[in-house]
Amino acid sequence: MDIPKIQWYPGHIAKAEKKLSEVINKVDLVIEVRDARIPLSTGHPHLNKWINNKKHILVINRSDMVSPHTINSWNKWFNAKDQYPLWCDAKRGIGIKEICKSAKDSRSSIDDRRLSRGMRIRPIRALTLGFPNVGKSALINRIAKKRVVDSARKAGVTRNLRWIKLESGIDLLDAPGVIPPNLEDQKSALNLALCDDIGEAAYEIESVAIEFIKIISTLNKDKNANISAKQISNRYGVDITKGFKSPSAWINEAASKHTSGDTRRMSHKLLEDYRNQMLGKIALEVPLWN
Ligand SMILES: Nc1nc2c(ncn2[C@@H]2O[C@H](COP(=O)(O)OP(=O)(O)OP(=O)(O)O)[C@@H](O)[C@H]2O)c(=O)[nH]1
Ligand SMILES: [Mg+2]
Repeated sequence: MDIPKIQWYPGHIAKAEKKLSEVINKVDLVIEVRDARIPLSTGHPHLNKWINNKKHILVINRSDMVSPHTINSWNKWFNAKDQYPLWCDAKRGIGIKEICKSAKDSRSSIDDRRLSRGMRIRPIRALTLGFPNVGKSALINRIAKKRVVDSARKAGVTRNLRWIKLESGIDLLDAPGVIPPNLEDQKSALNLALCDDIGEAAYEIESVAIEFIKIISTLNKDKNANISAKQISNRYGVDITKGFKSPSAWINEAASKHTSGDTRRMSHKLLEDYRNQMLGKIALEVPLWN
């Protein structure tokens, strides 16, 4: 990958992480939220530092954005590593019951542990933790069954820590997305950019769009990526499988057809189309067995 370095660590996230490290010891349960299109890139490299002996539920959100086949393959991959993700679509409220059940199950074992230590039972404290824009706040609203926190289409919507008390005896903490201060893995950083999980200021849009075309060409044959080259070619009237010399030549040709030759606007359009699912349910990461 030969593009300008992708880097994003806004001040509000740095501040929030500091506050989070002050309250993390009071948390009993971490509900980790990832993005179904990139379940590995949205796994925080320092996650264990946050979990540290707490109960942990792995939630993979945006299940509507990948194919059921992809979800099945990921489940096999995670299960082989003794991990059991719960998939959900927090936008439409699918898969929420299972997450609530898992949180309640954790609650009873946390209660038992407190009682066995002679401590009083109190509401358990759960933190939703994950990268920006993966849908943490949307999930909280679904669990709470009403709109209690802001959730919107932009990385960095939640700016402060906020506790939500649920009648079921669980206090939920909504927090801004956390992200490593230095995005060392630039392949993951590119995936975060493509999925809109980091701010636009972090990257140069044209080079990211070119990388997107490269990824599509590479993943095209993998069933789990669920790419329809025909759908993409038809949408823009430019064949994405053959007949273009390079990814930038494809963008140039698409730009001449759709954005009066403006390649920057075309790059933006392409990425927005991907994010709005106009190109199908494409997964940018697929399980690799080795
Ligand atoms: N298609 C789809 N969209 C979702 C899903 N979950 C959330 N969204 C949308 O994604 C956008 C971001 O959701 P938020 O809940 O604000 O994400 P967040 O993780 O709290 O983001 P930050 O507060 O910025 O860290 C919103 O427009 C949601 O409606 C989902 O499962 N599927
Ligand atoms: Mg939020």
